[in-house]
Amino acid sequence: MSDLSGQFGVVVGIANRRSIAWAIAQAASQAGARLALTYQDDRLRENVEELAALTRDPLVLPCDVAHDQALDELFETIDREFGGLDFVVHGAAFAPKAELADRFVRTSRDGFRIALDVSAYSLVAMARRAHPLMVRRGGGSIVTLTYLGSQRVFPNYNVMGVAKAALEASVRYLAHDLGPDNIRVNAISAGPIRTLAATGIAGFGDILGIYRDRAPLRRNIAAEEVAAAAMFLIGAESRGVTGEILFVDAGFHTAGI
Ligand code: NAD
Ligand code: 0WE
Repeated sequence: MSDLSGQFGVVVGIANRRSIAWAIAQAASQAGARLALTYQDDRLRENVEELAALTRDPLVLPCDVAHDQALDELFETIDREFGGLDFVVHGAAFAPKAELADRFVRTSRDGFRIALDVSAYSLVAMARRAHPLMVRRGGGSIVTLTYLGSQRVFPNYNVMGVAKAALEASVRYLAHDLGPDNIRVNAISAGPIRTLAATGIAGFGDILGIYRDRAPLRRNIAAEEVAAAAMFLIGAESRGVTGEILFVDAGFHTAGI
């Protein structure tokens, strides 16, 4: 496992102990990194504070990624407390519930705007603010989380698929812009995992079963396996990798039939 001692990171997207971002935060903390963990709003503050207490010397800060001012305040605090930044883990995604329960053709203008804003633009907004802090450290690594619904149709994933397509394209454009400053930008495309974001999704159990049946590894994946891939993308072992979408889905995406 990568040694991240002496490194500073920020992790966005922790809701509870099942969050993929929490698995990544735990791995990064165990690898020696010092972390800023953010929570979306007061509803999730206690959850994140309790989890953060399991990491070494955490900063726990609010950040709704839909608000520029909240992002400005987050990065100002990180700058003041850490004096620089080595990595960003972006695990925020949201579409209004109604958009994931009807046909895609019925997507509302507001649903489209919100899904793209929270799930895709927020990566660009974070990368821009992380940039000067990473330059001070001689480079950095930005990792986001995506899903195969960006490239293939999964019924009900709907506007989230469009948002993930925008997110993955943003990874490539950010990698182009920030590469000259030794800042790498990559995404992990995870297979389905039972998290808060999966609860209430009709047929999620069926999706898990279909993945298990068809994936080359004949099983589902765990958040810890996504975290292991994230450690690779954060750490120096991946120093030649940027603009990449790395699948951690037991190989499901390779299957033709
Ligand atoms: P999760 O519900 O634990 O995490 C989603 C996070 O997004 C939550 O912490 C929530 O607070 C945060 N968020 C939503 N709107 C926000 C806002 N306005 N500001 C700040 N934070 C906001 O679920 P998860 O499955 O761990 O999701 C993490 C990421 O992984 C998401 O990008 C998701 O699309 C992606 N992903 C999930 C799966 C899966 O099957 N669970 C598969 C592939 C990719
Ligand atoms: O990215 C996701 C889900 C993200 C998500 C989840 C919710 C549920 C609650 C975004 N917005 C909301 N809004 C809510 O109100 N995944 C990759 C998990 C997921 O969701 C699906 C999937 C998979 C996989 C929806 C339909 C089909 C498959």
